[in-house]
Amino acid sequence: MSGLDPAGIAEQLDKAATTATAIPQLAAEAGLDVDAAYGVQTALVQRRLDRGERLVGLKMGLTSKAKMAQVGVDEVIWGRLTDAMWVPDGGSVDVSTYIHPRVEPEVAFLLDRMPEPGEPLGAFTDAVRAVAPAIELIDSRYANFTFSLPDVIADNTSAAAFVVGPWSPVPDGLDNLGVLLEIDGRVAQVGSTAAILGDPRRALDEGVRLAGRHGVRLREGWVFLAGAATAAVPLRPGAQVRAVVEKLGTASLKAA
Ligand code: OOG
Ligand code: MG
Repeated sequence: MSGLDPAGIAEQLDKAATTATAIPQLAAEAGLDVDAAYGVQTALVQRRLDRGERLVGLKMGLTSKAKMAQVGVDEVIWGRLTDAMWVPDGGSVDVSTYIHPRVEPEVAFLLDRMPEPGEPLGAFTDAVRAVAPAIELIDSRYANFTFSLPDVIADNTSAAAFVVGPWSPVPDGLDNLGVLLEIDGRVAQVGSTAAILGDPRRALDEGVRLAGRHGVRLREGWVFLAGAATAAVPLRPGAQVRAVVEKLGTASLKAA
């Protein structure tokens, strides 16, 4: 077997993550298209599950223009979240366990009743039990944080860690809430939830649709990250990070 079959690629990406060592992009050489890249992602996440991790949710990526522009890829993508990636609110991460970590402000949904396959997603307030401010820590396993669309999909959309702030009942409007990313008490990024597909509720429709294409059904009790509202910012050792979302409050993270 060459190192470029799906299992071999998943193994290389997994090693890159567990050893915090960047690797070159692989998709072009391996001839991976988007569908094959989701197959690699499945194999990559399965390696985590085989080590005892548990799926706890789904994340959307590149749902805002700011993010698309930052990484030069303009398609909405999705990835998987496991319990090992979940850092308690106010908790800390060790920067040395990542390659080139970045943080970004997000909105999280706590999923309620999810449709059966082929069934349409019901009203947002039936599908979502609660919402929260969140921080995603992304860490591309590719050198220079540079990748093509199939590369980033194969790499589980750069997912590395996430923090969810306090849950609140779903507010009346979610489509135009102010979003701040603060590092050490200074504003590093400013945005609005409107940047997330015009309304972050749309991210859930997209998640159900896009993951469904690959036979993945969202589950009641899962966390859903709707995608960053602003560009991501490098995470330096010692940094104190806060994501503040109007009406929803704050999620925070310390970098050791
Ligand atoms: C890809 C993941 C994008 C988001 O919120 O847009 C993402 C990346 O930027 O490395 O998580
Ligand atoms: Mg994100």
